[in-house]
Amino acid sequence: MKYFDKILIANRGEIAIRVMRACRELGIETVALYSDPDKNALHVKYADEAFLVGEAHPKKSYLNRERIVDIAHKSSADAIHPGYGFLAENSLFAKLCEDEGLVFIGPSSKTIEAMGSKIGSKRMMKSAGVPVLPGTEGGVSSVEDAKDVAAEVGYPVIVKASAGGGGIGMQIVEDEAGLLEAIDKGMRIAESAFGDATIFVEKYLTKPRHIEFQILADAKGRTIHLYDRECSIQRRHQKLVEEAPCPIMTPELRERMSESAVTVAQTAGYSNAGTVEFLYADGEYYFMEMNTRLQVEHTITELITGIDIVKQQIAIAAGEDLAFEQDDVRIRGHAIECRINAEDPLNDFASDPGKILRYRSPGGPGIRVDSGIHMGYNIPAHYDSMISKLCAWGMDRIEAIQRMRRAIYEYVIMGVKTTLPLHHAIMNNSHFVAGDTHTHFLKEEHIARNLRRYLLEEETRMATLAESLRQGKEIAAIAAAVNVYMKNAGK
Ligand code: MV4
Repeated sequence: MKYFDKILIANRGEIAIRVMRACRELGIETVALYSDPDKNALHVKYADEAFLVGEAHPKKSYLNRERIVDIAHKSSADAIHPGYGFLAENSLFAKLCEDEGLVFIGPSSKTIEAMGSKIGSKRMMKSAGVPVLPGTEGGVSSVEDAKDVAAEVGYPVIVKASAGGGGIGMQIVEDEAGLLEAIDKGMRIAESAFGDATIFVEKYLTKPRHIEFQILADAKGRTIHLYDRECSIQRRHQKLVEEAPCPIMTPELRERMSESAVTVAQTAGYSNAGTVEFLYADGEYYFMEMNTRLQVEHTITELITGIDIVKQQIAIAAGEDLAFEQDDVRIRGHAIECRINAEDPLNDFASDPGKILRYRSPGGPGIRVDSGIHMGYNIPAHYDSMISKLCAWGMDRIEAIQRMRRAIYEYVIMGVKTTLPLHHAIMNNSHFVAGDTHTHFLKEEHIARNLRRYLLEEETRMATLAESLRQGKEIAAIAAAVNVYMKNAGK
């Protein structure tokens, strides 16, 4: 089954390649876009055709809606896959595609728009019987109203922007004295970041887990879930480690949460792949938001279910019914994803773009690497710093962790600083191994201390590597790098 003749991929890097891989397997031709600095990127080589979309700045290239639609027409593409980020949750782009007779591989522009409002979606899901955090009904209309609500739900509370994302404008308020200022500030930030000053207030959970459900829904509205992921380990709202399934999930909790997740999708009139995000604390869960896109971490759901989510997206967008039922979807084993970013963990995670001087990616049982980089590749400074997704699958969680540790030992990336040593530290942290994670995990003392040691070790590893390379000993260099990690593992 082919579904479409040609798909334009409106993205770059690993996710563009991921989508093209599905197209290639299905016999669908691919059209790549590239900005000036991406001229020689792997996603451009991978595609059947490629078009320059514009200058480096995203507004001039990967966010240029009209230009992208022009290229789709010019290349006779039938459909556009937006990947994640850029235009993936831009309802105006989805609408433009709909109007121009191009299939947008994702939900309808109306659904994207409706889920873009935190207040609107929260209200909608509350009336559908999905648990939400107590707080203001809709936006804050006056400080008096907010004070009453905060007193009722109890401090701490959190101020959030309705149009928000990525924690922008979010503020934690400890007592009534701080409320007025937080509301003022929240509204100012929301207005300048989103052009919409609407904010709301709700009960703040101090150490929640972030648990999400992968959803698939066809055009007829048949909706199934592909189980849960835990994405608690993050910094500055950028996820770093995700796993599937959630390590603390029980059959009873999964029953309740998956039912809520399917209700959310159906209430939203959802079609295609999406994710329903919840916060979880003390046995209770609360709907937070629905992501109307393919997510970075879809890979680990693919590893535990065996379902190719991108192929499903393409089939659904072509109007196909879901080919399987909820009962056909089973979890097998456990999967973990580590996001490898070109960042310097010793310098507050400042991004570290530049040229990859040496590169060797891991392999062997249970390992999947999705990346858009290679030796000699020059990571541009203009885009996201994520350069690779290292995923490990095992029969159970401990085997997945063991394989991830082993794959980290094998991974050689030289020329730029990366988050690899941070992942090394996390995979060897006793709290992580025990499954004891929450959204403030990386801020805790024990991991910070541990992290510093591993990062210093990484410097030694890199120095050893560089010395061997200077002597022309490529293999010895890689072996030496592996040995440094092996010696220190589990300490
Ligand atoms: C919260 C919360 C605690 N209580 N809401 C962060 C991103 C934004 N989408 C919502 N976020 C949070 N909302 C209440 N009522 C804690 C967070 C939060 C968080 C959530 C998920 C993953 C990582 C996080 C890191 C810090 C704060």
